[in-house]
Amino acid sequence: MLLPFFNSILIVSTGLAALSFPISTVESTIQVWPKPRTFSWPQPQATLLSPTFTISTPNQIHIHLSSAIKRYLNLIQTEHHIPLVPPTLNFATTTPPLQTLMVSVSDLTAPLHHNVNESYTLTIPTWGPANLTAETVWGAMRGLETFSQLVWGDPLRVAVGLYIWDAPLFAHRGVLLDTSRNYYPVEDILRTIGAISVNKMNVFHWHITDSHSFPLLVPSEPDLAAKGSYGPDMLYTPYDVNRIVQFGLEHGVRVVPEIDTPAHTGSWAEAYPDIITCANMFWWPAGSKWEDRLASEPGTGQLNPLNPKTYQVLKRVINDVATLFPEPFYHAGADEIIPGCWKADPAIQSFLSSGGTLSQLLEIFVNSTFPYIVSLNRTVVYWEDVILDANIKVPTTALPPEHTILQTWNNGHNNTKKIVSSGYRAIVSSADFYYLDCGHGGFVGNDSQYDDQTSGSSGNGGSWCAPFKTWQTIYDYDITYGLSKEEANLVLGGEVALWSEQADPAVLDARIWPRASAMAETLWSGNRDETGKKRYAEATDRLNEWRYRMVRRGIGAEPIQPLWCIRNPG
Ligand code: CP6
Repeated sequence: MLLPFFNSILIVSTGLAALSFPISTVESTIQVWPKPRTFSWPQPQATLLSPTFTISTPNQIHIHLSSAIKRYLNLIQTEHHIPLVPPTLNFATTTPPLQTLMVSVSDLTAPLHHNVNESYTLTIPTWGPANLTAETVWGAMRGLETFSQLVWGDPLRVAVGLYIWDAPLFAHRGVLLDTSRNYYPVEDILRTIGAISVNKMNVFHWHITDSHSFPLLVPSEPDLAAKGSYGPDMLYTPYDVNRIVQFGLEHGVRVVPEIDTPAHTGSWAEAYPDIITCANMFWWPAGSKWEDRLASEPGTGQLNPLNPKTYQVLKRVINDVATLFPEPFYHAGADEIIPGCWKADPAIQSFLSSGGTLSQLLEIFVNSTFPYIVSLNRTVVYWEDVILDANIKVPTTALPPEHTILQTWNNGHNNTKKIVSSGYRAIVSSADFYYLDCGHGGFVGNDSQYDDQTSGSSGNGGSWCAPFKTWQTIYDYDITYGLSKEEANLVLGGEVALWSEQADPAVLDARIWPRASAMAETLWSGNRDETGKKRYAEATDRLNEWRYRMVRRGIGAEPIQPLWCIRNPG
């Protein structure tokens, strides 16, 4: 912690001496998470933030920019984060308090879409107004967040004499939340979106429905939620969805809906038993045997591709979802199709016995739904299983890469490679690194009543994806490892996932944060310092500060260290 101090002294005395020091020693005092891509702060200094500090913009009113400015002004004035480690910098008593942050945006029209420009520059001089410039409103929001993290203390102080240019390495940085296994009230979802935003992530992947419950009130198919949700107070109305989507816009976070099909649809059978296969059967992965439903796990349930009514219902769902969610990505699922579930249906049995295959069944399903989703101007996201599953998959000719994105979750780098080398864009959510629910036990053993009752990653004794993924495991993962440059360009980014068999609002914040922050930094500015070394030690201290800031902002992030480490540094 002493180096930056000495360094700044040297810069003052001889300008050239600074060049002989690696930049990282200067950087070690900047407490911003995720770390900006580039910045210079030759003489780490701070001054007071004026009690009448304002944020102003010469731009005409933009509804989301104005609300972000208001939000950040309020946050800055009320937060008063007290650093655990007092910053080693000069507190300049001679420089005047900072009075103004000017925000200017050159293109107010850019919508919040994939690949929108999120870059910004932030200049905080030692004298005069600070300046934030961005091409888009969304970049300005990232810059406002950075500015807020450069303010601390009581009375408020602000870092001065610095210049930042910042932009993300990856365009798609998200958190998946499963609201089917357990229900989350709207307020919990909004708090999560707010936390996604302050970590400079930009996607809330909402895994809305699954076999356990169907909590989305679809206006043209209201029975799905009326019968398939956990109850009338445990569903999302169009009003709720609109609040969530609007909150996302205000925070620069896209809300990508997932209606998982054709598997993971057992809950649809409450309203439409005739379009679902195997709804009242229970799958036991341990012995791959089928029995009647027993314990707390529903039958997986799969949409029957041979029943025309399947598509009548599903197309109304797709159409309504496209209306409720303006987001151009539509996630259609297609993961984990279980052969035995389709084979349980008599019509499918005769299709198979007259020479049809399970893969052809999936192809029928995809051909009857994919073009419809594309016709609504959507890019379709599927789980990788749709082309990589060992038993049931479609030929890649069924899914043109310009309309298809594949999300990987198995086999780490290998499947990412398979996806991009087939010409598809990839979203990485490798279970071995990015699944936040792993390692929470479950029951290991042969007690047939209980051994898979939680299913999913945490079920089956947690053996699917145990152990627990630490923030270091997540921080360490390089999503484009082993890819050529062209292949790496097809990796859009990543998502951490909270499957909710063993999570609900009581544990939500602590199970996501600050581990998701680790991915947020890796995808924003990487996990290495200028010399190419992984920056664990520096990141640990900075993440620790950031975790306390999140807690102060109402996010129940879990601790990564005891306070003792602060009293006994080094
Ligand atoms: N639910 C759905 C799940 C999982 C998936 N899809 C899952 C499977 C295995 C693990 C973790 C999660 N619970 N709909 C797979 C994408 Cl290890």
